[in-house]
Amino acid sequence: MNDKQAVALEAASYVKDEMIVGLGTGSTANYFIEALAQRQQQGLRVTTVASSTISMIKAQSVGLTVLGLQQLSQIDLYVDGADEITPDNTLLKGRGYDLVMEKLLAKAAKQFIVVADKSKLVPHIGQNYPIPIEVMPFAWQAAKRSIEAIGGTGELRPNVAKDGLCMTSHGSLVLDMRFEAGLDAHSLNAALNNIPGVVEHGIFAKLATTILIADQGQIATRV
Ligand code: ABF
Repeated sequence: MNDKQAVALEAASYVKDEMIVGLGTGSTANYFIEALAQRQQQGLRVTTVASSTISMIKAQSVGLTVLGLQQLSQIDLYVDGADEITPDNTLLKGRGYDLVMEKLLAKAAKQFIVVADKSKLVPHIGQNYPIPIEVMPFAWQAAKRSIEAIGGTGELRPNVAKDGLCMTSHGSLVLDMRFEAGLDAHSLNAALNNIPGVVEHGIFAKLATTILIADQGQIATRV
């Protein structure tokens, strides 16, 4: 069993009978979906809501019931991966470009458990990746100018084939922006939240309630 599987299995042990569980996106979240399906086969009753179409299809393929966010009045637990995790539990997410649903679920859930291996630990946000910023297509230039005014540099994210632009499932474009090293993630979070045309961005501040980090089979828990 690799570290991503181990941490996903640990997260599945947090799920109690009749919970409504948010499903993240990515390789670690995929292992969680599989572990949850196994617990369902052993008798656990669970309903899920997915953060992306990819996760919805994955969950349905292993027999989980997936409802839409609009059908739910509460979410008990959301489990998802992250791209970067700082010592104060601020996260960078969004390499998979479904930021809007991911942040909605992270905020709506009573508990948000982050699952990751040790490679995701960083001293500060932006260490390994640019900050993904989802923008309305008609406003991307204006939004980019506003982001540049607070010190960001970057470009629109290309699609996987590199012959066009990446478009999210909600029809937005993504700016991948870098900021000077050591810039305070909380100030940047607040500044980005205030820019018109920005739909959502990848800084998840003060949202995680539990962080599970796997390192060579050992799981460390941060709360
Ligand atoms: C998504 O999965 C993203 O927000 C984050 O970019 C990514 C982490 O994926 P993995 O577990 O494959 O590293 O939810």
